[in-house]
Amino acid sequence: MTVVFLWTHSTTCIGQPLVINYDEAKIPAYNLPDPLIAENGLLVQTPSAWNQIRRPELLSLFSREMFGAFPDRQVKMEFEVTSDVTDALDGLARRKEVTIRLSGKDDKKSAEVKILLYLPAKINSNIPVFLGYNFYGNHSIQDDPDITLSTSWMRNNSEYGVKENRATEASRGTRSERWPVKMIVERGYGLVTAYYGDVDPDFHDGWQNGVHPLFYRESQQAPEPHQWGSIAAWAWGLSRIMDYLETDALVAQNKVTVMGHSRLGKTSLWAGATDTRFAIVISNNSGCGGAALSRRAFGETLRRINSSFPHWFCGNFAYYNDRESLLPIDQHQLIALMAPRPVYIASAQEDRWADPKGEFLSGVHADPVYRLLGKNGISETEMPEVNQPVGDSIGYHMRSGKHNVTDFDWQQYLQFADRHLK
Ligand code: GTR
Repeated sequence: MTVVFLWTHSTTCIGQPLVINYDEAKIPAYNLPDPLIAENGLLVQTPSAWNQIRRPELLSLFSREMFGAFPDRQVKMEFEVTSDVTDALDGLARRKEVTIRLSGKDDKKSAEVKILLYLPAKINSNIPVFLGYNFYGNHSIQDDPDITLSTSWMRNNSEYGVKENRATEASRGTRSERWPVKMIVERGYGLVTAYYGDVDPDFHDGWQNGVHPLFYRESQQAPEPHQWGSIAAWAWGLSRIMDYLETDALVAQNKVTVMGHSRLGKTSLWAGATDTRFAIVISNNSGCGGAALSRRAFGETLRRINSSFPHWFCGNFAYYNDRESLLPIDQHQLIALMAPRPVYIASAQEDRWADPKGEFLSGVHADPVYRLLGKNGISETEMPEVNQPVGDSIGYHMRSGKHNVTDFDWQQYLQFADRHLK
């Protein structure tokens, strides 16, 4: 099936038909760039050539052409524990809230990121944790009147109790279905979450809000074309949360799994690529700009994503709209940047917009890098049956159902973490 939209929101393509392809037979012929051939044309044959030459090359290509470079300056950062109770979830969990305060050079601009932690109450140290952003505030993941209600800007949503761009009491617990806190804690893991909009509100305001302005040079108004967009800012925020976790004596610093869904799956992948402190990286239905190969142009395309969300990637990325074959990178190389650390890619059968097969193939084509580094990535080369997890250090499943995070997904992530961390 081919769907044609007449796209009118972006000045770059007014009146041009935007073709969304869902037909395998219409995927353009493509050659993927080889993760193991360096820019000088030579084959990377040793782990040290990967680590010293090829990995830095790929990181800088993804940074310059796609996500945008992080700022090279530090900001001032303070942590404040604002609550800490030991009898949450009927005594199963210890629940903490922590504020990260970030401020620019002269303290004129600042941002606050509020973190919520649920940790197994019976364990006093070395707790492995899952870290993932939520879409509607910390109070949305669990119906608990003691969780601080977010006061940040939020997309309006009557179902989730968000009015006039602010959460209300009715928002509490509205997203709990996606966050099986009890199951996670009972399995001996902690859950750490924060609202992604604390780091950068997810709408295009020309980068005046969120963390971007903290780093502007005198008179700078927006990131340059090679500098960070919102996904990179969210990924950077995950690293700041990791900075906090390194100071929390309850948490096992070498057992932090970063997880994200959809746009936040794209974010967890970029965080995992740029910050090797993350022990495991999970992409849940991340699709275009995440785990899905761009060159397949199946479902969401670069043109579509850059038109709908002009703030997500860096300015340079739009150059590749309808020119995927000119990209010096593709998303299997993003997966390879996790190597040798375990990475899990999850798709959903009905989520064709995110191109499940393109997500699977990214894992398959990242495998040679894992092999070079002495790990079995994934040996399957054909799409597995639905609800059949496969792979070793590169895990993959395609769940039945829609674009979402379900208990089935979490069960696989817990099992994957058990396998690789215990
Ligand atoms: C969609 C977008 C996807 C995905 C999703 C989400 O509108 O096209 O790339 O990121 O949003 O994050 O929920």
